[in-house]
Parts: sequence; structure tokens; C-alpha cells
Amino acid sequence: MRPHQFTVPAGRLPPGAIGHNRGVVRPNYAFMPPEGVLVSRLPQYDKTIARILAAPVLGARFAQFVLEIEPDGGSRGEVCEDGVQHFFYVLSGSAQMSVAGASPAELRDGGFAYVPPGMPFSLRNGGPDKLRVLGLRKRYEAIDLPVPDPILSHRDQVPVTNHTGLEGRGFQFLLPYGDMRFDFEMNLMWFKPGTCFPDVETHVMEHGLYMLEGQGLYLLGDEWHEIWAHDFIWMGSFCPQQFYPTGFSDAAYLLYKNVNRDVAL
Ligand code: UGY
Ligand code: MN
Repeated sequence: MRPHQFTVPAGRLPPGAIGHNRGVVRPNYAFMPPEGVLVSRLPQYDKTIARILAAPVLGARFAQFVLEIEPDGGSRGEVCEDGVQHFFYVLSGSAQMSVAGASPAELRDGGFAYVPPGMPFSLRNGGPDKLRVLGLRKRYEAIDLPVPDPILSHRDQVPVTNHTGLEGRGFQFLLPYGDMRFDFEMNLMWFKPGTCFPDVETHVMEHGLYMLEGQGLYLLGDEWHEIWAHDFIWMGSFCPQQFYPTGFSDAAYLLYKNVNRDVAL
């Protein structure tokens, strides 16, 4: 019998506490289902809990997190962090977002914002429901080019492309692709049922992956993991990786990837 088939009184859990934990943390990857990611509170946000998914203590060279913001909550005044870029993607609810140098905007599901290093911003819940936002912080790797401008947009404004020639793949590059001012990408990756990567990838770039829709099997190192919506994966440099969608509907994830910079020696 499976754990969810046992009837248990209110306040008790079915058996299977160990056998049904999907999460793993390894030296160069981590797979985190949301149920185990406990709550943090952050001084710069009011009426907000944060679920921190990736951080330097894990091995990642960036921080990634989900903010759950109550109505009338959000950043306390303006947030500004020297040398650090922010990226926000609205998972559900309505965000009032303002970034110095850009017109303020209301961002709904699929809306996103890029905040250049050291630029003040505010992020507030402007609706009656809880606001859920996926956030990312990354220290900017400056080169001999001006820093990027702020961006407030929506995924519907970004074309779906497919450079692979493989049926059933779709890509949305939320940040300008190939623009050397940017040192990371945030890409929506779409998969029709039956599509998968042509090869196992092994590359220097790191990933933070947030599963948005659908389900599938993810190869990390030499282990397969079953993943579905709301799961998070950190992949360190040179972590072998492959995705096989399963199920009957499209699968989609939002993928952080550090790019456009040479290896630091
Ligand atoms: O672009 C990428 O690195 C991407 N194909 N990797 C991934 O989805 N794990
Ligand atoms: Mn990859």
C-alpha cells in the first residue's frame, strides 16, 4: 500500500517519512521539493516570508528564493545593494514594481523585472491575494561595457524561439540574448510531451532551475529524479544534466544560467 492510501487522523502523517523524501543535496547539485524548504524572514521585506533555494553556502555563486508577500506587504521603502543585480519573476498575484530609471509597472503572472547592480527598487503586493515571486540575486561581473538598463516586461512580450531544430522544444530568453553587458540569462524552456535533450549536457555554466509546469525525469550527475511544478534544482559547474518530460501536458521551467564571461583564474 502507498503512504497516501492510509487513512490517518487529523494532525498525524501517513507512514513513509524517509522513503518519500525526494530531496537530495550533493557537492555539485541539489534537488529541493518545496515542502522541505522552511521559512526565512528578511529585514528588507515586510509581511513577507522567503524560501531560500540557493545560496553560496550550498555551493552556488548566486542566491535564489521565492518570496510570499501578503497583501499590502513587500519591500520596506527602496532596496539597494551595491554591485548586486536582482531578477524577479511573478509566479502568482500582482506586484507593484518600480526600479530607478524605468516607469513603475504592475506585474502579473509571467511578469518579470531585471534590476541592474546598485539600482534602487521597490516590490510591493498591489493586489488582494498573496503574491508569489521567484527572486534571484547575483553579484555583477563588470567588464569594459556600461551596466545593463533596467527591464520590466512580461513573458508574452518575448518571442518563443527554437534554435535546436528539434520538434517540441521552445525557448524564451527573458534577458537580451548575446548582449555582453549581461552576465546571466533567465530562460523559459518549453517541452512538448515526448521531447528531450539530444545529449546529456556537461558545462561550466551553473543553473538555478524552477519548475513552472508539467513533470519529468531529471538526470543530475548519475541519478535520475522525478520532478514536477514548484520543485527547484541547483546545478553546479560541470554537473551532467538531462531532462525527459513525462505526463500528457507541456513541461516548462525557468532557468538561470551565468554566461558571457571568461573563466576567472
Ligand atoms: O541552456 C542550457 O544550459 C540548458 N539546455 N540546460 C538545462 O536545461 N539543464
Ligand atoms: Mn544546461
